[in-house]
Amino acid sequence: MKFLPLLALAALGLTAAARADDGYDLWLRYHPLEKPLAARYAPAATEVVSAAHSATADVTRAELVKGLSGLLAKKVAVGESVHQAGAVLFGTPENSATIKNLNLPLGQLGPEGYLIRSAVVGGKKLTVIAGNSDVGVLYGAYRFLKLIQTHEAIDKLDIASAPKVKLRLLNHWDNLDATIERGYAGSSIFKWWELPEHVSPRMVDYARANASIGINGTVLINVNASSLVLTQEYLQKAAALADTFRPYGIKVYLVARFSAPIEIGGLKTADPLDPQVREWWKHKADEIYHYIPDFGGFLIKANSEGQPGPGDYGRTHAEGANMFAEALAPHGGVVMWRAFVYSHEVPDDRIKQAYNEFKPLDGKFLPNVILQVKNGPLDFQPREPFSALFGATPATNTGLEVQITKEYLGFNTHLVYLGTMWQELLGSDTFAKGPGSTVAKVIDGSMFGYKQTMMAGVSNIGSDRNWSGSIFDQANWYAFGRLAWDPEAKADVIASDWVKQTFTSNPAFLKPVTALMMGSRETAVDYMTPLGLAHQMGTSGHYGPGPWVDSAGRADWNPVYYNRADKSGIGFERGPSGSNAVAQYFPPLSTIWAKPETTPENLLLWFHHVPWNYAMKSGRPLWDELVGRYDQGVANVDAMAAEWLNLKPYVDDERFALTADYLTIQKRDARLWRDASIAYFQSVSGLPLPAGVKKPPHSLGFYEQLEWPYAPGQGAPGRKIKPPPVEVAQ
Ligand code: BDP
Repeated sequence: MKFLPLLALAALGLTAAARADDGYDLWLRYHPLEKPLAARYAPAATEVVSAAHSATADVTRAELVKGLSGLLAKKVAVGESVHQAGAVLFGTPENSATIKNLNLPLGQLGPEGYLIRSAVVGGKKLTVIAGNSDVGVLYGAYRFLKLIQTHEAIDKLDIASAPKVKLRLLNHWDNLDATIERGYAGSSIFKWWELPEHVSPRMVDYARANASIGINGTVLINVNASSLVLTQEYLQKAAALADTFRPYGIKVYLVARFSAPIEIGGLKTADPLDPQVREWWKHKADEIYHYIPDFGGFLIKANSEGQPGPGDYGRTHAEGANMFAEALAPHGGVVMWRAFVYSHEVPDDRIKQAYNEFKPLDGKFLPNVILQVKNGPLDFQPREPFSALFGATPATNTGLEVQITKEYLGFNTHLVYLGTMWQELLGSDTFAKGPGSTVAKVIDGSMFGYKQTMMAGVSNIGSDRNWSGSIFDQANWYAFGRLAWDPEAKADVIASDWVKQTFTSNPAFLKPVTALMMGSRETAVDYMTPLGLAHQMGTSGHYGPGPWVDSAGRADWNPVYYNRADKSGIGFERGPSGSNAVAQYFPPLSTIWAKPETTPENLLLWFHHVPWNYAMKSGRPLWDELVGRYDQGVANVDAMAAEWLNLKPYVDDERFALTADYLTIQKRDARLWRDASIAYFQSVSGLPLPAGVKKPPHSLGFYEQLEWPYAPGQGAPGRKIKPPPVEVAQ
């Protein structure tokens, strides 16, 4: 069929419009607008004009031409100076005399901001996309294209935007053997084996997608790292990726395994106070910058889940981090030191440990260190309160890590939009400096004047054609970028922008789908871990329910550690009579969360152990409420799936079918979560099911013996979460 003429293809119904869409183009589809709309935009997009010719200016030009010619289904002229009304002129005051003469207020925009203005120059109406740097202009170009994709007016534009957070990074948990820890979208897109000779063209599309949402850095490998990535061979491979990403404003970062001086350097120790070790890292940094002159820096997981670290030598996290910081500082690099630390030896409540470890070290880190703190004090659960470290470290740059990949939220097959979860987090008031001290204001640096600001998202990207394993998981990548640019952006606006660009702006589709996304996270909370429960997932894979599990390697990996369900009640007591984790928060939270009566019900069992007959606001006893939440979760997923079926007329067959099938899986899983959880908690509470509630179809024993040994995302075979040290001679 290779040579069939277009007409014949049309007869077979296989023209571009009718063809199935595999989702590869993400939110950058640039499909032709309907004719009347295209006619409306055409006069304002006659030609793309710029005299700039840097690598970034070239990709900006290419993107504008691709976008405009796709959307408007016409050829768009390209030139160095304005010839016609309706030109789209882009550049900086340095490379465009017209932009310089317009005297635009670029001062407030910083190096990455942009301005889009409708202007009249020499009697011709045009649109100007300007910034202080080529990358700022590139971001502006993507915004301009988005305006058309989302059907906004473009005739009287006056838009200024600048990122509030400096480092907006993806953290890939990709291994060098192409497996991905907690990846549910295939294998790694970074084909280390083929680098540096072959750089897959997909790397360009990856960079385009990231740049379109303002992501400006990527950590290429797993936090549970192999030292091998720091050898010359792999640095050359990383350099090939850095060269590809550079025009898009994206810097490359690597994970530094603390014990690398031993494993690949032949030293006897990795003690951060040992002069030879410090020298080794300095040389290593020099070597890296030789290959990657704009290398971003290191991300480090130390003394966490078996990873080596300064604690192995009796040194503090600050002493460890500062060693790397000194090595990177001459080159302008940063160290992102993860606060995800909890110890085997410490008998204290797991969720208190990171704060206890790092709070005393506040102010002891060098200025190019950023403490990278997970959103909650535990581990990416469907719902947690914000980590008490936000607001507690005024003298230490503190950045945020969220998980885009849905390790604890049903992998790629459950439709769960995370924009609402992150909005809840970023909008949470820490009260660090009184009311209004939101997490957003901590991490954007405005609260404490941090010199370095950072938001990182654990990537959900893999080799699947649709990148994220499902169409709706693309929205989580998209939302992450938007929120890293502006942590105060609204989840519903982001969802609706994504739907418009990814599917359609037709209100008959847009409204229900945005609503479905907005409710989806709460629905997952309801069928998995309602009322503040956390970490009820089965061991290892973290997919299905396992509230009964008490046999994992350490106490705080067990669901029973977190639910504490017994005859007397359920929940983890973290008020003053329990672990007193509430004391790590600022007043009034420390008082509000100290008592069950004043604790919001969505965090009740996180903070308190309450009796099964505890009176809830609904008037129902806790047991009935808990069961009701599981049922609500199941009902909501059923409604989501039914709603999707109604929307078939608006979606191409391929994306429709994939989403419909995944919702069927989600319906099955939501029931399993509901049935297994109710069966277990009933075995503990000994209470009858509330009237009218369906009995789980199987006995508890049935659910307890379920296993998912081949659940994806567990990393290289045999490596799981603790890779053995790599021993390679340099
Ligand atoms: C946990 C993951 C584990 C990661 C760890 C981390 O299960 O695979 O290595 O987080 O963030 O949630 O280091």
